[in-house]
Amino acid sequence: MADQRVLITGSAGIVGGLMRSRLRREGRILRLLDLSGQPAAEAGEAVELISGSVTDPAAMAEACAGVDAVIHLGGHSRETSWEETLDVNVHGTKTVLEAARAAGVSRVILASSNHTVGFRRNDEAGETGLPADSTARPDTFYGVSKAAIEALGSLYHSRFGLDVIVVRIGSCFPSPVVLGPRGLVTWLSPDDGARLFEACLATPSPGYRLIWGVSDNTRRIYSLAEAEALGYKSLDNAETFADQITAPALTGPAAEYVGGPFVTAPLGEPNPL
Ligand code: NAI
Ligand code: 15L
Repeated sequence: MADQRVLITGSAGIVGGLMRSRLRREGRILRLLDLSGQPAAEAGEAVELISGSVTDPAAMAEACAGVDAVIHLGGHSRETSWEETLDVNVHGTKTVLEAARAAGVSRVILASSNHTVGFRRNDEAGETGLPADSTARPDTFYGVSKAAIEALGSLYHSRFGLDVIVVRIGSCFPSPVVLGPRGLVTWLSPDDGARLFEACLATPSPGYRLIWGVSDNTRRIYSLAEAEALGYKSLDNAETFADQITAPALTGPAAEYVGGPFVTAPLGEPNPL
């Protein structure tokens, strides 16, 4: 059987770096695309390294050739100017979807964010957590761009039959400690992230799906049901790090809304959140 080839855009970023080692499999080649600056292949590592922009149709056509699935992570991962956000996140995602469609790639997994629904209140979550298909209430231009890519994924499924799974990621970092108390709610552990992407790659004929990307945290407020329906099983819980978190709890709107500190950050201004 031919090797499975998976294209990961934005592979030099935080999530891409965490997934590069975790999504290695016998019989799988990872094609890794970022603007530049990716670590060289390790001995025996089945990777193809590409430099290019997700906004460049020619680069994306080349990147999608011979690919079975795309995990699209590339773009701005926090707030920046409207123009940049529109170009890289929205136009870039349209370019990725179009290249995938034209190349006959059957499945695209899109990295969305909790900031699509950043202005939903935490207390909307209820017993089982905020549903993964809660309608958009973005907290930033960044959140608006993620709402737009969710819609683009839906369009490419409905028009062209692509399987598109949109993952509204909470906070995927090596540990929740850097995130402060909010991380105990939002953390997606790297190992759970890999389990989630594996489920997205393996599930038969998903069609268009919206799921949350989160670990089974004690303080979780996002529903796991939609991801579990694809075969995901979280084995991690941020609570095991609670003793190491000394930063003070959030207060005011940042404590009341899903988007945390993003809900009060200046619109369109790059910031370190
Ligand atoms: P990151 O900022 O660490 O990585 C993003 C990568 O995309 C960078 O390596 C960057 O060089 C690349 N990139 C930027 N513009 C590009 C372009 N025009 N063409 C190709 N590559 C480009 O972000 P991170 O944390 O790894 O997030 C990955 C994805 O997951 C992003 O789409 C982000 O919005 C989403 N996400 C991440 C969360 C997290 O907690 N890490 C939470 C929610 C969503
Ligand atoms: C995101 O969407 C960002 O990409 C990530 O850097 C974190 O800020 C995360 O949300 C979060 O809410 O913690």
